[in-house]
Amino acid sequence: MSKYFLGLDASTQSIKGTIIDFETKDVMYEKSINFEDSFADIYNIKSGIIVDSNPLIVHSYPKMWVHAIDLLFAEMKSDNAPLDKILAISGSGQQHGSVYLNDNFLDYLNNLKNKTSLLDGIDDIFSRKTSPIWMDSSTEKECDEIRKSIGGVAEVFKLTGSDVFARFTASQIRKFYKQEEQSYNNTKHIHLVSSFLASIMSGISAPIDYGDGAGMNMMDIEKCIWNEKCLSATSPNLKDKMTDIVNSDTCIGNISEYFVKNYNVNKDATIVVFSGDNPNSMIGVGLTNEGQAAYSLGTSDVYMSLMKKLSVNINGEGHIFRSPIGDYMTLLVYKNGSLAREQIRDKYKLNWTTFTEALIKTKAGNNGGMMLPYFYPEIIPVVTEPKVIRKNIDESDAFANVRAIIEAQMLSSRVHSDWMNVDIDTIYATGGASKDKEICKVMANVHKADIYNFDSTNSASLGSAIRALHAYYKKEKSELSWAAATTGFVHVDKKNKVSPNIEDMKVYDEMAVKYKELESEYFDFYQKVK
Ligand code: XUL
Repeated sequence: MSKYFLGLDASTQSIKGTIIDFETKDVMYEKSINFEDSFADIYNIKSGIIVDSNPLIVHSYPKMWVHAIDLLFAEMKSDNAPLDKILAISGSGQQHGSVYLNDNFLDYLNNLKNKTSLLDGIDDIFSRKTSPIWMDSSTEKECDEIRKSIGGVAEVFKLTGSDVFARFTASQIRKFYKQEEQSYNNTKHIHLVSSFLASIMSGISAPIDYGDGAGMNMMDIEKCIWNEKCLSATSPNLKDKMTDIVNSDTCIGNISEYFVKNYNVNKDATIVVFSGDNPNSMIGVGLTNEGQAAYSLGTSDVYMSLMKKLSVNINGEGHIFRSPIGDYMTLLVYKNGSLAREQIRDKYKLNWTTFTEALIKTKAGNNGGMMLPYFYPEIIPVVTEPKVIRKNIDESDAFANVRAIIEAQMLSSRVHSDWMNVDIDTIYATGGASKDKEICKVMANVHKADIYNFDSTNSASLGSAIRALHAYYKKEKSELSWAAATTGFVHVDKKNKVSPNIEDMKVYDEMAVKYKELESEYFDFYQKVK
């Protein structure tokens, strides 16, 4: 008999549904609703976000996300997806974004069962019509205020697993309180994107799971409870507005009757607490053992790994979240990913084939040449004004510049993941640039790990479907290991493994020390700590 589980993923630009069959280990159905394609006329958005004249302010419409849920379920129903046989549902949300709801929210959820559209009555539930999302960087002032009130970078990192960041939820809540105090006072519930959508699916004000909760600067990273000091540094009476924090395997109830009546979803389908896209992707790419990392080379480059034992980074680099399997996960996010690689490609009039050739024709270590490639502001190290530094490289030497940027990106993630104290032997490389074997060779030699290529396009929705099945079996008292839950769904290209070689590893051991020195000559990452 088939055993179906549904994973949803509300990302910045779209909402996706992925149905997996645990019996056959197949992803048997996928559907995506793109916000711009479906709603550009209705909501005045571009690529899922509201275009503001101030580029630092990036918000979206929570109403649009709810609208997209209706559309997704309508399409799944008309495609005859087996909604009536789904055993459990979980979901994923873009991290950090916050939704502000008034007194009417609980009545709205409770009355959903009598409605034929999720939009019916929705305009009355928001105390703020828009939601700040992870791309917003307008709260540096509030970050400083919160950091200072808690006691500095090292203290905040120790308590919450991250320094105070503009895109994290606390500084956004603080800004709302300072600028719109009346609306803040009218706010009775503050949700993350994930817990807001879980509320819609379950008909109750849903809890936040500790994976996504860790991206708020408000949760005690060890105890997984709200941290009083952080809450009071953020805004008054905040605890009253917050929902519970629970572990990522929590079944929060059955699906709201709304979905049973309108879309014929199985009335016994269990809703498993939703989480953030990065914690879900950990599961969707099969990162369930320490020693493995995933490296996504996309618009921005993201490096994540599992961490069994909490190692707190007093310098405040990167983030520690809770992983859905109960341990910790680490995350480095770089803005100068493929955008920076493209700058080099275009400056030297190359294409991706000649870019690869440049790597083939140059040697590990680049004859002592190095680059700090900050074509755009950067998160790690903190770079506020774009700056590109070349050492021992001629700016006119196209090939040396190509090697320099790739070595810089790989060395940076090596140097800045040192504090995690996790020995990595396997990296799953994803994203466009990971298809380049020469880039993977540099990655293998710098990180001393075997590199496997991996398709992770829908890793967050796949991860939430797998979380749904794992929590379901736990509830049914036949708990599965995470290996058993993920096997069969996660496909790694074993044939095209790239392994490191001893000579190049030695070159990069020496170069990593020099790279760190060069970086600290120009960017005083550590000044914030003092
Ligand atoms: C992680 C982050 C992004 C969002 C994007 O800290 O800001 O990865 O989760 O969806």
